[in-house]
Amino acid sequence: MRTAHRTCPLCEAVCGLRITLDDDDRVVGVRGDAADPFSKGFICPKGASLGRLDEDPDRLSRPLIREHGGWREASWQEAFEAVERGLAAVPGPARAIYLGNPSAHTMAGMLYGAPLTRSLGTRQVYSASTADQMPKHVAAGLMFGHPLAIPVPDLDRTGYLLMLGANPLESNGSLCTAPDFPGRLKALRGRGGRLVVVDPRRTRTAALADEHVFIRPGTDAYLLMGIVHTLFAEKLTNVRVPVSGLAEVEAAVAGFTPEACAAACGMPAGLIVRLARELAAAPTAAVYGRIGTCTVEFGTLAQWLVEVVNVLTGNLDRPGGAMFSRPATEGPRRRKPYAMGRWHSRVRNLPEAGGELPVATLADEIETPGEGRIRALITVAGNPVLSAPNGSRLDQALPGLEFMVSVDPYLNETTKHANVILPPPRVMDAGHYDFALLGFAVRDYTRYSPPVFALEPGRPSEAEILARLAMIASGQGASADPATLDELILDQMLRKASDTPGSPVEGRDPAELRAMLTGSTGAELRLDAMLRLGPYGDWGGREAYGEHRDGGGLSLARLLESPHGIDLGPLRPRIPDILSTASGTVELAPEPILADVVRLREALGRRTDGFLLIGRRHLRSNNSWMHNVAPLVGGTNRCTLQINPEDAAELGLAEQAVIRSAAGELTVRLEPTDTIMRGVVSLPHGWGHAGTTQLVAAKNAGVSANTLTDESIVDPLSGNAVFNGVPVTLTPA
Ligand SMILES: Nc1nc2c(c(=O)[nH]1)N[C@H]1C(S)=C(S)[C@@H](COP(=O)(O)OP(=O)(O)OC[C@H]3O[C@@H](n4cnc5c(=O)[nH]c(N)nc54)[C@H](O)[C@@H]3O)O[C@H]1N2
Ligand SMILES: Nc1nc2c(c(=O)[nH]1)N[C@H]1C(S)=C(S)[C@@H](COP(=O)(O)OP(=O)(O)OC[C@H]3O[C@@H](n4cnc5c(=O)[nH]c(N)nc54)[C@H](O)[C@@H]3O)O[C@H]1N2
Ligand code: SF4
Ligand SMILES: [Mo]
Repeated sequence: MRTAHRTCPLCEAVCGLRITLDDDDRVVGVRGDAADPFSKGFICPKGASLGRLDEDPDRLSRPLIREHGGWREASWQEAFEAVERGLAAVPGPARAIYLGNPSAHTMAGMLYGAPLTRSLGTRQVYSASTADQMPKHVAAGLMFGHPLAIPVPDLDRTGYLLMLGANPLESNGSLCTAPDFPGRLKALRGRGGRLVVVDPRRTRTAALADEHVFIRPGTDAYLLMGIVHTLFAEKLTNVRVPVSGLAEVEAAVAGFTPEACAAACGMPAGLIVRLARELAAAPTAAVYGRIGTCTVEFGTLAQWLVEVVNVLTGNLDRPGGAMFSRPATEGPRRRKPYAMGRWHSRVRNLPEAGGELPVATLADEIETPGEGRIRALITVAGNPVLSAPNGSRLDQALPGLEFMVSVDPYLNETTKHANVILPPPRVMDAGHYDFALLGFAVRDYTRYSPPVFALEPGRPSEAEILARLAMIASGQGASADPATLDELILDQMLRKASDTPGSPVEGRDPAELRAMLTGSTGAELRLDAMLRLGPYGDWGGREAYGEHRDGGGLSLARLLESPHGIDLGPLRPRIPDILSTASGTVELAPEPILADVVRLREALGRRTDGFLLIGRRHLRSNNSWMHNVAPLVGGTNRCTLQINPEDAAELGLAEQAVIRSAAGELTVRLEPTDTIMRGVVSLPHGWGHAGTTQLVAAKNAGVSANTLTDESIVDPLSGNAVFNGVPVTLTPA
């Protein structure tokens, strides 16, 4: 028997795991790592089943090539050569890439996704971000100058938390990295703080709160506008950070009275006024909005308003309010103003954001003839057939490609369309570092997990797979050595650091710095460089930031000596250093946002008849891809349509119903529950398993919510998909 420690990669909570292995290296137990200073032993059922996930017999272990209507296993070299031929036939601008959600969790995705994307020579770049949090990046870019400058609620110190459209008791938190989110919410209440949850469903999180408020789907921007209106009207504002545009915000809220907003939200006006007063009066408070406020028609406006309220109540960037993490691998912030909409999509003229185009237009770009039509596609860790709006249309469009390659452990609803599938090794075969998630942590923290197992000889890591794809795409061929790519990237990184005035290694010889790096893979070497250059790095970060912290002097070696992770302390104020806006202040009234307020005002009196569809998540599920692990499926983790019993009775619905939207229709199993407000129905996404080799998932196939969601409607500023507030009708089946 031996024990291994590593971070769970399955959601954003970054829990430390303690894994027990027998003499044959089989996982016999997975527990929470009590010695991890951040997660302190917390674990959920998904983390506990990591061994089962890795041992899933339906995971692919060798590359697959589709030929003559069937699949055959191939050697790695043969598979890479097939990719080389497939990509060579399609010019750069007609190639596309889609990066799915797990690529934000793997080192491979975070370190090699960008080089791979660049090497394709295309603007056809897509990811799950435009089905998720792009509105947050756009709001952060416009207000704070950087798309990653997203504040998180200071969960452990706040006195008042207003939570909109998030259900961390099921999701374990998102863009707010907080292992044991449930425990942290209980502690908030335990110390006399107040938790208010706004959600069209009385979720498990809402049940734990002091107060739960029902809201009509898609209307959080109105609730927040009503709060901002009240803060100005009652002179409750208390701005403590340098801002510009305050007067413009006050002008913009004209007409968004609590009465008008409350009518849009389906709540009493007095409630909006009270929430505003409570936020202003609380010793410290934070507003936190997540997926239910992002994947809606007014997604970017809602994220903007969340931060406007945090600023107006004096809570941005102060302990107990909404704060910025300082991750150990943070590079120097560029001082160039944030730009978006620098180019537009070919067919629908939708704006670029963060170098990406909206996944809501991927099918258009594949189907619509003309120069620049997508003819080849790479997918990495994604399942857009189930996760993209109107994914069913994508299912029809993908066969029209000339070539498709997928990097994925499973043959699934999306990868079944590929010509070549390249499976990454098991989770525990890979090193793990949370480059993305630690940038949104409620405490500064760092932890590296080296691989638990050595790779089988000849089997490439996912990092190597992506590096080789990048080299193929840039014309270096299927046999190019990925180590040359790593050396090129390291050289660029060290050169830039050496050339940057004020950097801890300013003026030092990049070759000498390179010789100091340690690591057994290119990914580890790059991590070492980022840690040592970073704000707590052993190349002088501490001095550069003029502060002493436990855990300074970071390097890969230091992390390897600390298998439970290192606590870097509570969040600290970061304004002005975090800001990279042109004005050097928090820009409260960016022009594109003010322009979009016009749209919000125009829709103020609009009412739709019929039902509005929203989504939901389940603790034992994970988007579309953990339905093949038997212990996690079944029970309450089912694909049912939640409906208020009074609505069901009024419509004469019994076990099943037909649900229709502008995009499509489904027959669904009903789950009447008074936890959902009247006029709203909820269906989880990621179901509708079909045509794959995942035998467990096939038994509980369910239906895909994204047959109903409408790709023709997006949040116009970010291009983000709209999954919540989709108009639907219901009839008996
Ligand atoms: N167990 C599990 N964990 C996960 C995932 C998973 O699939 N399963 N997915 C991961 C991913 S990719 C993400 S992005 C995060 C998301 O993490 P969360 O943001 O916490 O997501 P949900 O649990 O879906 O909670 C969203 C809530 O918003 C509510 N809602 C819907 N529409 C509206 C609206 O218009 N207004 C308001 N105020 N509320 C609304 C829904 O009822 C739901 O309760 O979770 C991650 N963690
Ligand atoms: N209706 C509706 N639709 C939604 C949402 C919603 O709330 N409602 N939520 C949206 C959100 S927030 C998100 S993030 C997207 C997710 O959208 P996607 O990322 O497209 O979908 P996932 O289901 O997360 O698919 C993940 C894929 O990665 C594979 N995978 C798992 N681990 C690894 C790995 O280590 N390496 C590689 N290469 N592959 C791996 C899995 O097998 C699976 O195929 O869905 C969005 N779609
Ligand atoms: S909460 Fe998330 S990170 Fe923690 S064990 Fe569960 S899936 Fe893993
Ligand atoms: Mo997500």
